Amino acid sequence: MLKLWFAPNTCARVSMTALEEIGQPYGTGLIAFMAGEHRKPEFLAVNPSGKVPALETPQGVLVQNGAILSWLAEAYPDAGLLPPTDNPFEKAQQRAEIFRCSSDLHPLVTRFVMPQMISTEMEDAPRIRAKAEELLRFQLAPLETRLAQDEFLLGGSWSILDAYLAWIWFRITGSGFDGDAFPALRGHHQRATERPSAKAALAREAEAEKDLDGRGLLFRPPFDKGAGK
Ligand SMILES: N[C@@H](CCC(=O)N[C@@H](CS)C(=O)NCC(=O)O)C(=O)O
Repeated sequence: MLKLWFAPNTCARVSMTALEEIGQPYGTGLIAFMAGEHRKPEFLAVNPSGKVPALETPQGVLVQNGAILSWLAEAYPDAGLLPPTDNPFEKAQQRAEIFRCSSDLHPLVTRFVMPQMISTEMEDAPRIRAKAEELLRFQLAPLETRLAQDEFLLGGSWSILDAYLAWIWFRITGSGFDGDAFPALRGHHQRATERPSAKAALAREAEAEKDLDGRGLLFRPPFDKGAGK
């Protein structure tokens, strides 16, 4: 059985949504960041980088959302995580969209939501956030144009990339990003979140949050504004 290491509200939500979409039972391992569990030997033995998501598979551990999603899409083709294709160029185009989320957008999300990961001086936070916001607006603009025409990121049909973009939107709007200039992205977030796999992942996260809260270990980023809009 697959086992996903995760923490609520993190990018592990995307891999969890993929697992929900596949629909087979899977195990989970909850990491309490507030207890520093991501730096403890037990978890570093799973992922020496100390990050979620990490997916334990019968062949070994896979880390990095992009690798996990690509593998799941190929290993479980019936789940429709990505549009089916044997064309190497089309596959590369799909990977480019995954890398856009994981390599271009996610680092900006981190700067915007948790500027303390860049500088521990709180007075630096507004400058870090302002620059991240400027770059996010630039990077999201072409996606807004696309989503004004198409329902989903890869066109008319849902793919796991929609869950990725929805997580990014949730994270930044939940941290005060003003989404008014991006109505198509806002609508997309709503559509993506209505998907049963997304709801199931959110329900699992809610249980995990309750567990962490009960232990006084619920993490809230410093600029948290509540749920994404
Ligand atoms: N490139 C990685 C990024 C993973 C990542 O940064 N995960 C965050 C949660 S969203 C994390 O575990 N951060 C803890 C840390 O960096 O110490 C991926 O796409 O999986």
